[in-house]
Amino acid sequence: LNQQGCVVWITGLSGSGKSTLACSLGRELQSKGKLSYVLDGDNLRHGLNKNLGFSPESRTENIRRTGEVANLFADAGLICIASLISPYRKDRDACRALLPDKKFIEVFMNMPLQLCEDRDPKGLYKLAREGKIKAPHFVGFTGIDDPYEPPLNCEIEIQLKDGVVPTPHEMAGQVVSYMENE
Ligand code: GGZ
Repeated sequence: LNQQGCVVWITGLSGSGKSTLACSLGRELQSKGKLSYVLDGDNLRHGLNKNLGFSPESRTENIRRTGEVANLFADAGLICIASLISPYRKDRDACRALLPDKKFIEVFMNMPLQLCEDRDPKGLYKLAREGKIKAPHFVGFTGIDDPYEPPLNCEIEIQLKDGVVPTPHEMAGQVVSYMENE
């Protein structure tokens, strides 16, 4: 956990807790005097990426742009926390390839689809199950009718402990410990 910049890339299904972890990690780092900045998929889609939808091509472009911006933040010496579904492995790997070894920390929110679907904070899973997300562009919803490709070699995996979701503080702690030991 030195002062040099890096990218913490949080990937996982909608409703898996990516934004919660990003926010909690930002606070945790701040308390340690580390400057970080969160790039959240949902927020970026209101600005930088507002012309993108959810077709495979759009998702790829969404991740490409965000990866480039994250790289710029890291270059400026910040810890950039990116939280996007980023469902396709090749797109995440392309972001990784922009940075030197050890500067790209991939965090996989390995939460069961059922749990994410039960949470359904925006009612999107329900719409997807009803086939109502498709109009007007025929796009799929991640985990339902569009693929999520889990990482094969991520640095950190967040999962249930004895069937219980870790608290935001616990999840952030797991990431910080990893960073402190690297
Ligand atoms: C997946 C979708 C879709 C489709 C809208 N598939 O949980 P949320 O609601 O608040 O965050 C999700 C967000 C995903 O944006 P990302 O930029 O992270 O996606 S990607 O990395 O795949 O480009 C979800 C909402 O947008 N959302 N339609 N069809 N998620």
